[in-house]
Amino acid sequence: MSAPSITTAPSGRAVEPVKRNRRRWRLLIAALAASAIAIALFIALGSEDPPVLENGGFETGDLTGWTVESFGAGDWFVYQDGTTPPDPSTTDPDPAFNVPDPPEGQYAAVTDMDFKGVHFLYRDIEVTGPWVLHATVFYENHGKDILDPLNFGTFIGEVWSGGGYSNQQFRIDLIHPEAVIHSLEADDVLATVFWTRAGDAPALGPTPVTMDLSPWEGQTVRLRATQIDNAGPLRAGIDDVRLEHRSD
Ligand SMILES: [Ca+2]
Repeated sequence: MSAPSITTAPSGRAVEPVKRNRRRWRLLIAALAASAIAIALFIALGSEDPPVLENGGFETGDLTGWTVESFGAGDWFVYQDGTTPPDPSTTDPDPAFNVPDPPEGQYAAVTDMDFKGVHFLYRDIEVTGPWVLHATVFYENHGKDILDPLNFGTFIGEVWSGGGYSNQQFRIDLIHPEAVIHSLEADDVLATVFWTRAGDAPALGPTPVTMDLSPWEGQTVRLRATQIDNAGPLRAGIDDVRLEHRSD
């Protein structure tokens, strides 16, 4: 009985093309898998840019895109020069209007007054993705110390009363779009972006603030900036309101 013969490929010439083809297939599959992962990440992290908030930086030179409701004296204005009152007929000369120049571009919004009042500046934001709200804020308080009672005075129809105690505050909230504009009810206030608290410094230079809006994705929220004063001028400013991608 003869021993079985073993046939070998001549010097590997018949085997190597098969190995090369397998290597190519593996490389192609790996490349396709990497592309699929990259596309999935792109979709998951957000493939679209956040919508532009019309006139979020007040660069039209007016309050286009925003709504103002004011009670008592004073109002929200757009200004260009931090030492020129935007409405000379609505400013307390002592102390004179003196706020930072617009922190972004040529214009920003600011409150000015010649007596006590409460001033709401607001707009609705449709949260179409996992956006982060950005704004730049500042204030100059020349009245009594910053105080932060959880109310904006009393409202009876169009008649406002600042109450019998000092109420000097600037706060920015996200509220339910259907809420009455002066509401501070827990069910109406979704989040607070910025709030001057008792004991805070009498002035704050331009400071960026942010709020992650992703908890309200698919909903519309109302951004409300409120300044109230009944014990001396408190000039509050806001600028550069826009949506950004979340960084994570
Ligand atoms: Ca601006």
